[in-house]
Amino acid sequence: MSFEGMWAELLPVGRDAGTGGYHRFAWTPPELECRAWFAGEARRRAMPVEHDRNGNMIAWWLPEDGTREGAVLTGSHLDSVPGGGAFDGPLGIVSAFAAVDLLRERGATPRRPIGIAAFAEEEGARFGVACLGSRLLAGAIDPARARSLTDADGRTFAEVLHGAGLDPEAIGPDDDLLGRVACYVELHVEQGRALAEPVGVASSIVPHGRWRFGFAGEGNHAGTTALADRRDPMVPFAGMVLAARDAAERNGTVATVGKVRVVPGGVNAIASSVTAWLDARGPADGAVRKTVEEVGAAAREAARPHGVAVELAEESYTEIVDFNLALRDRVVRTLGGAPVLPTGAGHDAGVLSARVPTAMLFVRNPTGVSHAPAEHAETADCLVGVEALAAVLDDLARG
Ligand code: HGY
Ligand code: MN
Ligand code: MN
Ligand code: MN
Repeated sequence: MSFEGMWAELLPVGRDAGTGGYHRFAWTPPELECRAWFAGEARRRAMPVEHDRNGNMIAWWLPEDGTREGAVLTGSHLDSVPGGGAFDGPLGIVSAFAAVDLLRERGATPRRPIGIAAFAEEEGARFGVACLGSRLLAGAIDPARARSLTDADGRTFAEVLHGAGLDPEAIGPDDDLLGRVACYVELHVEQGRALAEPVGVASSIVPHGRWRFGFAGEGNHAGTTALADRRDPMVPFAGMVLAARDAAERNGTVATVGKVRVVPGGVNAIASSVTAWLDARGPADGAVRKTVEEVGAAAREAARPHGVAVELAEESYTEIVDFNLALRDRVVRTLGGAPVLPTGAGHDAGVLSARVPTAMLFVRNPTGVSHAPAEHAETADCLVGVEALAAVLDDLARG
């Protein structure tokens, strides 16, 4: 099936007809439908699918001699942020299947296995930790902590894995699988507007992380509680949001508060608690750390007069990722030259780069918008991306 055909099949899955945004959270019906689509595309190509212990899937194009060592892995993720765009994740997977088709049409016979991966919970939209599937695979998160992560309904990752037919006690680093992988190349829609050409190559991922702020106050009646008697957690929460913007400007970073949970959430009830998440990223570890420290200090300062307690916990942090220079240069040469650019977005490639040589290809996004319905890539540019990925996979899988 052509790139356009696959894209048309996947496009409606998990899409909100009103906003055009996607809601494909790990192991919820829309994402399970995407997983079924993935298995169907693999079956259509007689590519056996490996389900690893961490909820990731890999469709394999094995060489005629059946070897499974020295694999060239590509792929991305199927899950989305709430209200996300169509391309972030799926573009890398659809392009990978289309690239395999191209190579087969041209009679390529790879001497190394080519795997197409769909990593679980890359956005962390359900369980709160980004790249959960690839972090577990790479040994970048404590399995016990992962098991206890909960979703908005209080279901644990362990329960959801069990419901998906996986053994929660088996999750964790998979050195056998990684030992079979020689390199990983992920194609992804550009999340920004730096690309003037259809395809670019990533140089690095900036340091980035997410922190959870808890504000504990006292629930009470909105109408009968005097201001002096209140311990309203919403007030220091508001201070924290403003402090995040100020700290980012001061430190040359970016800081975002995009998710907040208010309990009980009644119009006429003073909140008893507020939980808010800070996403902070920037050109250097120090600047990101300083941003978070300053926001933490400001939150505590704002909470004190209101008798509100503040808790701050780091949920995930990824230091700067400099992609493997030799692999990056080889990819640029294979493409006959391509712009090289950093990214402010995190990726499974960033996590895996700690374990195997990793590279990323970006496909131009004319809107520059991502994590929102306006995220876009022109079909013509996507097809250039497929050709580029096919050339890179062909080169790397030649042995
Ligand atoms: O959050 C990120 O940067 C990525 O898109 N998951
Ligand atoms: Mn994303
Ligand atoms: Mn992504
Ligand atoms: Mn009442």
